[in-house]
Amino acid sequence: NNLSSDSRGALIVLEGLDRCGKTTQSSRLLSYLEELGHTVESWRFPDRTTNVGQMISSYLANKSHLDDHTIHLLFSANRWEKRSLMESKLKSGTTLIIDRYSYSGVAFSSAKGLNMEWCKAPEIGLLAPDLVLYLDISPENAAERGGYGEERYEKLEFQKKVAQSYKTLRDASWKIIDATLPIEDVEKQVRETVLNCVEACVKGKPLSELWL
Ligand code: FDM
Repeated sequence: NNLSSDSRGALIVLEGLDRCGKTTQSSRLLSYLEELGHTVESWRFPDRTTNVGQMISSYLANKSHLDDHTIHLLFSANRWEKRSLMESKLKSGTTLIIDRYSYSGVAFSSAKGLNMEWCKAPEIGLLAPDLVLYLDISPENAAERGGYGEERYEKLEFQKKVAQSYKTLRDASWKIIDATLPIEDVEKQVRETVLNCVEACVKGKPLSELWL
């Protein structure tokens, strides 16, 4: 096989509304790539294990209040504190599957009414994903999937605004997948798209930075 040690890993991001199936698909994708012999890790943002992540977690659980700009910058800082590790993993050949990234950052904050360009600014210079898998589901449909939980953003009216914000963020790295299809059908599309992406990275597609 052509997984030579000097080829880099792919940066693959899963995005979508709460309950779209991101977590299920990222764990299935992880096993699939492992079975094919790839070195792969599954990450998620927010990363609640860091100090910044704990502040975010308490905010999401409604245990603390923060100004909208402040929490936005904390989410961004939470990605910045992982940036160098992310780069070294990718360069050493590890593929990363990431559940939420800068697109969540901008979509959720701008859904509150913050200026979109302002929201994008602190993300400039973070690594750009090679592929964004957007698991597409309507907010109503997502809400029917066992209902939302207790966290701050898990409310239908807010999710509708988030869905609108996501639409304006689509770019060439996005693959939109109908998340209302059966799990296996979604998985099949995820696999096909990811294999193409991983191959392009192995063949020398350069790493780049946000925003493209
Ligand atoms: N979220 C997530 C944001 O508002 N900004 C961000 O930058 C990120 C990464 O946090 F409602 C929101 C999206 C979601 C919540 O995410 C927690 P998980 O996937 O449920 O842990």
